[in-house]
Amino acid sequence: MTVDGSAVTGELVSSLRAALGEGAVLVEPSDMAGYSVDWRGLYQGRPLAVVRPSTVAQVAKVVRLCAEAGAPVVPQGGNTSMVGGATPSGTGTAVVLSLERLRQVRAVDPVEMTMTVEAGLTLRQAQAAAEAAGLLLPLSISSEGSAQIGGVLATNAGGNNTLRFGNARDLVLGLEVVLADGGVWDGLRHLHKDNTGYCLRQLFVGSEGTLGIITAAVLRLQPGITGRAAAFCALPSVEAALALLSRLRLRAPAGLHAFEYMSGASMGLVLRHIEGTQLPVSPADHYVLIDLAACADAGGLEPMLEGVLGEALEADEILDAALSRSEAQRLAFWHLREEHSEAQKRAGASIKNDVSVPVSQVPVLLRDAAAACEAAAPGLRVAPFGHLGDGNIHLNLIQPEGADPAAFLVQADALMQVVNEVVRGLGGSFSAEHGVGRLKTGLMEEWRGGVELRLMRGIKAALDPANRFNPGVIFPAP
Ligand code: 2HG
Ligand code: ZN
Repeated sequence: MTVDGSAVTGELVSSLRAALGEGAVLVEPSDMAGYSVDWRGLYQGRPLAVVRPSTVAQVAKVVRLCAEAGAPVVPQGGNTSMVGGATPSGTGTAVVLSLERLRQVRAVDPVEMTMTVEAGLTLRQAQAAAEAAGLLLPLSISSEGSAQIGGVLATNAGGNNTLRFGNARDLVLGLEVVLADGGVWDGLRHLHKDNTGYCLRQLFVGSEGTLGIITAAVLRLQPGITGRAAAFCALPSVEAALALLSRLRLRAPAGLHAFEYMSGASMGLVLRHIEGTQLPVSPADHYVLIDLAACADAGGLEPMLEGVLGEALEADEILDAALSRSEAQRLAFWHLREEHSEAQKRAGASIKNDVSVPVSQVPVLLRDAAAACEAAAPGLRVAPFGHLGDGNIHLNLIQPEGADPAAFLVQADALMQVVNEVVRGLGGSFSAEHGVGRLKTGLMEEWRGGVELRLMRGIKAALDPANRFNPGVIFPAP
């Protein structure tokens, strides 16, 4: 049976209300507005209803009711996807299942260094819970104030500390997942070693809500940070940034917490569009933010960073640098980094290319992709920034000043293709951390086709044979 008539949809809404209570089922367009459009404003969906269960049992019940009615289910966390991964289609048939009410910290265990948290907790709330126990949840992304644990895991978020601690998937020891038949898989194990067959939890991490709905997770923690040193540097070139990265890797192998790149173009947008921002160094074409952190005997970090920066100055790798002298100053440096997305949003329509290449190839990527894009669309603003330590650059293209946003976006596919040609030539990936979502399904055949896509489809068919979970995401439409 499918949701194709008002009788069926009306019946589904009534049974959802009976299961969850009136207030947990939204159907008015004004109530559903915030759940129907993505953060970038690229996809305007039209859900049948938005449901907000409070327990795992309720999530399972919703999935069962939707399965009986043949309604697609779109799981949604903080709705911060950059690729439309949590937006329903425009057909009015899908139920958006918001996890926002599942927000318990079930446990923090300082002995085994784990925390068990529910899906709807924001990443920032989870970080704070770990910190309260003297521990560190070592994952940080610009949207952490809104992004929720379930979405962070479902999309295998990366972010600012990946070069030290890995992506979200590297932190997951156990998961609780609601399956397509409404069953619950309790895989909330706390084991650091468990070598018994296929690693099922890793199937769900990065599946973008297409295989199951993550309701809780056991995450691996690190000792809390006891000392930091940070610097904001102006550099003459991207090559110089890589030389500085190598210096730091040799001198602070365990302490390099983040090494973030910002182009002069992208920083210009932050200074222009984000109130109160100010550069701590002289203006340049390239900047990096260095953040070092230690868990024990932090006393040596600052002199060490000062020493490395001194050497780099002498080697002409940096033009100017500001060392943070207080936590407030370190946070001000990070503010300059974290506001890039917001500043670019305010600058007009943008085409995002969340790409990765081998770290040594980043200078080539930036040079060749910028030249090719400028030739293809004169006047556009190339405004790259990102996680240089991981070779992951947000090679974003902003509409020409004063141009018509819609006319610029018409070129989106063609310009992404221009960037991706360069990325492919360098052995890179077309989506390093934001996933595939709805936006990039068209690229899957070309980039992951053949054996890989066949295996992925097999997994999808085994776990969600009726294609009810987040249809239209990851896989190109049949
Ligand atoms: C970041 O690194 C995010 O700040 C967003 O991944 C990137 O806005 C973007 O393109
Ligand atoms: Zn990023």
